[in-house]
Amino acid sequence: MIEVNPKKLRPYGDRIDDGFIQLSFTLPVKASPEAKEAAKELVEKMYLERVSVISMEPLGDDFSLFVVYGQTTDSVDLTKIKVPKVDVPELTYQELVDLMEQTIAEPIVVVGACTGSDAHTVGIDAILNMKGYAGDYGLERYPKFKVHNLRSQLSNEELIAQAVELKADALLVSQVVSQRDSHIKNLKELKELLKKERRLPKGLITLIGGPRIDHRLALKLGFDAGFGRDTKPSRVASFIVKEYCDRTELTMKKPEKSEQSKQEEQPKRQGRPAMPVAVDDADMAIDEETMEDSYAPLVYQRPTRGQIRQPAEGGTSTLLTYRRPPRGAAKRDEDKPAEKRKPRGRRKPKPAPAQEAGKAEKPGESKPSRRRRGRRGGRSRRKKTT
Ligand code: B12
Repeated sequence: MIEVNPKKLRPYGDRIDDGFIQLSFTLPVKASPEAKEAAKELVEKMYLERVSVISMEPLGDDFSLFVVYGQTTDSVDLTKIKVPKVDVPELTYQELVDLMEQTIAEPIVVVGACTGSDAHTVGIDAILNMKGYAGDYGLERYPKFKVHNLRSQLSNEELIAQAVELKADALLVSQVVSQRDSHIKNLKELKELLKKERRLPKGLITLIGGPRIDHRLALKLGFDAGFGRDTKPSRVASFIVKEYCDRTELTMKKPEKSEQSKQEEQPKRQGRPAMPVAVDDADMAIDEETMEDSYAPLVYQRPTRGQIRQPAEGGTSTLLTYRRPPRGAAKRDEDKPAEKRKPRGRRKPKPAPAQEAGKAEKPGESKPSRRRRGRRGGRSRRKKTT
């Protein structure tokens, strides 16, 4: 194991803490010995020491590309760095589908587009399309999302008008081109328009994404979350579901726990992110102690849809807690609605094509399969040699 001091973190060149870094940049001048010296001087002005120009390549007639090494004496304290991150549990597609089935009545309406003059649809498609991204299904695949992908080059006004008409619960905006901060300008304008817009629900969830977008920028611009490069759709889905539950009457609340139970649960939770699962007051009263052991198959009181959505008697609100359902509990066949259960017993044979077409074929007499036909006297390619 390499020993690194996180409080004095320095770049690694070819030895720990040597502080060597590599820079690459273009100068708008022809490649020449003077241009090379200019590149070196420039990097020295950045307070790098032992500077050497490793490579100078002509870029057309009037430009040159440099790769320069230099050493920094600076270090950073990694332990003091805080980066805002989208704080959602890592749930798989199936876990999310199960969760949505249990907690959400009507599909969540998602409206997404790549806006302004930006024509890059691939990013928003990766999040929304059925196929998804990197083996992770897109939002269209989720039964409880109703997705409207408005593609690209939509003005902010058009996007808002469509969101109103489609009754959006979540608005997803992609910005890929960031030349001259065009993405920031466009997103600021959108935010201003959204502030003035009265026809959209108050709890509208607003997400932005793109290779130059991060959560910090999104929060700064007034959006709910920002997603950058290599975002998986299930992460976006997790965020939308969590926010949706928080913002609707499904107020998500973490039950109060004693100090002791908090301490006891910690080892169990390691490596297992908490997730929101609806549990109403009655369920909590039944067995709060065992509810904590979320991985034991029998302790999960599966809430019915009605129990979740209707407010509890006496003016108390429905109580939800961030919990992970026990493994397999939601996947058990008997837990699924009747129409989604697998058929029991033998499968009904499909009618043979000849029967469908009304051709004369006695009941019980089915056409042999292609393979059987091949073997038993169906049309054979071999010549008869009689
Ligand atoms: C394909 C492509 C094109 C295609 C786009 C086709 C299409 N239908 O999308 C075409 C040829 C049309 C094109 C055109 C241009 N392009 Co182009 N293009 C690319 C390229 C090669 C790949 C982009 C891509 O598809 N990435 C794959 C997706 C999956 O990644 P992604 O966009 O990052 O999306 C992920 C995340 O960011 C996130 N995400 C994205 N959006 C959202 C939204 C939400 C809500 C959420 C939650 C998440 C999310 O999730 C996605 C999955 O993880 C990139 C270079 C590169 N390698 O990235 C250049 C690039 C983006 N293009 C660039 C440029 C400059 C242009 C042009 C301006 C070129 C020109 N001078 O004409 C034009 C722009 C035209 C226009 N009006 O927009 C620059 C942008 C530079 C910048 N930072 O501004 C790049 C980076 C190339 C470069 N190095 O110069 N381009």
